[in-house]
Amino acid sequence: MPPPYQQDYVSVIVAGERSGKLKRQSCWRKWKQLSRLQRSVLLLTAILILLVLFSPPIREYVTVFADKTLPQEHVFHAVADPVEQEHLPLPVQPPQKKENASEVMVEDRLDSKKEDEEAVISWRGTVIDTDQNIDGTRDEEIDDSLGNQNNKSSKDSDAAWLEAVQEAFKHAWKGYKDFAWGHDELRPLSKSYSEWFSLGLTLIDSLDTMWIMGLKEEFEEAKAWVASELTFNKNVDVNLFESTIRILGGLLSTYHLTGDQLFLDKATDIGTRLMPAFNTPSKIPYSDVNIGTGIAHPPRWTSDSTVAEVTSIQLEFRELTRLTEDPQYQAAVAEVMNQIHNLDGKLDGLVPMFINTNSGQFTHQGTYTLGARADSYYEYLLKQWIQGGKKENQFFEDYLQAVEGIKKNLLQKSSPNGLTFVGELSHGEFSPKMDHLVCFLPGTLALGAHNGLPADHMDLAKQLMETCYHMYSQMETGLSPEIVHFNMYEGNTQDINVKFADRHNLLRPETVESLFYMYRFTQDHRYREWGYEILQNFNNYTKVSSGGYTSINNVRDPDYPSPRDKMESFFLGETLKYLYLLLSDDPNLLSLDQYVFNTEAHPLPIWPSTA
Ligand code: DMJ
Repeated sequence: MPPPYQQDYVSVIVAGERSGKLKRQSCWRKWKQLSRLQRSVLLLTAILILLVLFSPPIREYVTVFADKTLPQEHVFHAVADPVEQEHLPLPVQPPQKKENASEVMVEDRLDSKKEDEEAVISWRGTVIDTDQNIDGTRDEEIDDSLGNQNNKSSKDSDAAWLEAVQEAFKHAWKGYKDFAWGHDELRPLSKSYSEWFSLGLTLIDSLDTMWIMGLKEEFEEAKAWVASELTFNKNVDVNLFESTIRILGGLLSTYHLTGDQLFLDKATDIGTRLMPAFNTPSKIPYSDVNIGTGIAHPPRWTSDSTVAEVTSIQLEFRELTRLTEDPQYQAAVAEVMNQIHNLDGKLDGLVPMFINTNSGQFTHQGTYTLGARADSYYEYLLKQWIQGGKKENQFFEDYLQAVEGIKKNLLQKSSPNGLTFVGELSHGEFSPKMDHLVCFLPGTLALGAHNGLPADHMDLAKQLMETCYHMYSQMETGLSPEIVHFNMYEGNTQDINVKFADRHNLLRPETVESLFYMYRFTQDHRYREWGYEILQNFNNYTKVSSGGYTSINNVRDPDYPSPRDKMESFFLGETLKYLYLLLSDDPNLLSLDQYVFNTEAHPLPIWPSTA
């Protein structure tokens, strides 16, 4: 007699050829013929197989394995393990739907970090479930215009790009309105706000942007708040420079755009309350003033003021005098410019960073930069000259000399790719450090060249514009860090280095500001493409789903840019406004022959020649 296992084997094979009844009988007979041990072994094996098949990890394995035969989009959704997912092909989306994996809200990245750590689920998989991209454009439109390098732009892409900026503004505004209404700044992640001066800073900074973008409803709501809630009769310390460029500048430009007396009245009120800052032994203003008590003071640790701050309030106070016919405002800021014009301590027209409010002399001399604490001194030299109808030669001469000083002392090229950059000089030592703030310079140089300054200013503007763009495009998020260091030595492969502490991005405007000027004056379509690219990267890495955008800590980590939970008012006041003007392609929308923008992007009229 053959051993039982051989009988079994034969029986199963033969059973397939018989009828169902015969098969059942035969199986049962064979089962009965097995020894107890054999039956137990078979039962145990069957139970084990069932257990293994229905346990979760194996189920997943089996699902993945099985799904590899399905169309790829199913593969993507079937996988639960993020590690596994990385190795699978990207999903193919149904026609007309775009998976925009990179446009993940910033807090989702935050969640994803947590999730990655806990190995729960990947952040990937966010699908924009419409037949348009999130910015309202369709793929064909973007491709069409990006492929077009010949200074042409299609009307369709113009409209789509403009809509994209408008959408960004609306999204930022929604966050402010929902969680920070009437307060200074939105904290979009914590859905709350922060106060600086307690004056509704973001709301005031945004007024003219809404007007320019045609967001009438939003504008009217904000205007109602200004009319009924905004009061400057408050016991608060404000920074003279910041409140001048944002609040006084914002109210003055909104007055010009709308003709509404409300805004001029408010501007006059805040301007007058800021005046005590000029009551110093030297007439160089203090940094801070209490707009309720009228007591002005320097910071607690010094009697110095910052040079950029005391020289970048002139456009606004001069305009206030022109509108109110009260000479005190213009006189105060003109005195500052006159003193600085006559001071020793400049290097080929370049100014130090600090000035003492008692002595009226520069302090901490020997350091020259176009970045923080000096930047807008140069910008306002040129812009005051333009504002006043190009008659005040002192500004023209100081500006021209300063540009020569920049070329002689601060300009260098990086290695290996020869990017032109503006470094810093400290006691004779050159440092290849450049703040993002310096990226206002291409735009200012271009504005000067447009107004008759030497043509080589425009050449330099083009080179620096390219460098500022690289400060974005070479980062993993496509967003610039706050500060970069350029490599000047051969053998190094990277032109741009970023120190760990400098990796943040505060949603600053300077690069898109310069792109706006460069496009207006050259009509080179590349500048608009760069601007649109930057807008997309703001959407990709700084957008918060419940509303608002946030500054981030790390532009080098696209998986976790590390949101800071703060939306600066200048994102709405400047960044999005310049992007709108850049992408609108309408040279008559705030013509640069009629308006001069203050350093917070608030347009003020160039004075008529009879003035
Ligand atoms: C703004 O307040 C102004 O543009 C200022 O001139 C510099 N700092 C911020 C934006 O970066």
